[in-house]
Amino acid sequence: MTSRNHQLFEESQHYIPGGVNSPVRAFKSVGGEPVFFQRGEGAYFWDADGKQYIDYVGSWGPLILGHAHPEVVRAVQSTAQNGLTFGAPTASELEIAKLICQLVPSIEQVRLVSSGTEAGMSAIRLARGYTGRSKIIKFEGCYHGHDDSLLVKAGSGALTFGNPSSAGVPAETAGHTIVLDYNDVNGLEEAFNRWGKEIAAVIVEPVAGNMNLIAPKPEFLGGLRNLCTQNNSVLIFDEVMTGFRVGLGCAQALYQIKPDMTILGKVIGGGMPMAAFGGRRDIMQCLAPLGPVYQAGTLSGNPVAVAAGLATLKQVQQPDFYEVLSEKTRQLVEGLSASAKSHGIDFSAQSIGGMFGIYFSKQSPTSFSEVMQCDKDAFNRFFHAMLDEGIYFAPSAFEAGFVSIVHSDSDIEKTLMTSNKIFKNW
Ligand code: KE4
Repeated sequence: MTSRNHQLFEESQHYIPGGVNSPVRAFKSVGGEPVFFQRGEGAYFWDADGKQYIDYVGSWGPLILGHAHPEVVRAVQSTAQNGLTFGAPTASELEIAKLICQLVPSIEQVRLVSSGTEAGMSAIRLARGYTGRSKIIKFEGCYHGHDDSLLVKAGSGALTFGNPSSAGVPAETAGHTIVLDYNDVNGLEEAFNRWGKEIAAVIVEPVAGNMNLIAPKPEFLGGLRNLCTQNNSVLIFDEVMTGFRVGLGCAQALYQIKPDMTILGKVIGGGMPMAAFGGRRDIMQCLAPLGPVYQAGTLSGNPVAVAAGLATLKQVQQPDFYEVLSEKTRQLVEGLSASAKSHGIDFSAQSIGGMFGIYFSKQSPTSFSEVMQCDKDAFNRFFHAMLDEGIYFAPSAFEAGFVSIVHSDSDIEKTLMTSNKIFKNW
């Protein structure tokens, strides 16, 4: 009997490109057909055929409280009853803006938007408007949303300008973007020696999560901060993924680096479409309606998304929230590593707060090139074996994974028992 999942995928491909509304969902990297889901609760969700999975993707990061957390659902329901959107300011936008500024002191002012992409593109435009410069630096393997300036891959050499990594991006646009190697301080210094006073901004994931998880080397973020300061370039931390995921003060508190601007998303929306960009007041004051840099959005800061975000941020401020979350995530990765190694499999894993990376390689990679040397086929085999057992990891060897505060010890134990069974028969 054809599964409901297969039927849905077959028909969806007729009406939606690739049958999905975001490419990474399509399972192209791991092979097979994407799973359609119909319900989520806590650490679990159920597919169109009613099969239950333990979820280690959490909608790519937002669901730090798990699916359908009662407090978040209650906030959404009660807010929606009073109207979904007004296209006008509300008290709740002030409340979440104050909370974000309080929790992330480098953010003196913040503007709410509806996606991480919107936050990234707006931050880049604002940095260019503030500095009057056009060039930006990003790092290969980092993803900041699908704005033209950021869909750029490394040029032929370390110090050439980027080439489009997508059709439809004019070479002239990509040409303003310099793409360097993550964690390569020397490359950074060379770029600034050559282009320093022409660089509007550097945008970086303080912990990279879009080429699997890559931790910053101690000298990398500090080097970035110093070079941006010396050249009056704007340092933008893309904390869409790391924001309130690796700690209450985000990655910037964890590594004690103060960026000039920060972009946030995922967790701050609690599963609803919400993101934000913010930073130094003198920069933010360049934004319309005060200044010459235009940015806008019909549903920016809408009450329902803000309610979900406020309910989520209230929960993450509970005492020991991140200690508990980090310990759960650490147990997962340490258990997976021990299990693989006990069966002689080249495997490593690491976690930072509630996010983790697993790699089929002896050591955890520290750069994009090292990630590319990991055994992708082995990951895909592991992914499908775990999926068959009702355990859902990110459908790509190049994505980070996420644990929620409601993943129980028995969920972690079941995951480790299952992985051990798979590694035993590897
Ligand atoms: P969105 O436009 O997808 O809300 O955010 C873009 C973005 C910006 N910055 C970082 C660090 C991000 O991780 C993202 C989005 N992450 C991807 C996967 N890691 C979302 C999943 C998808 O594209 O469907």
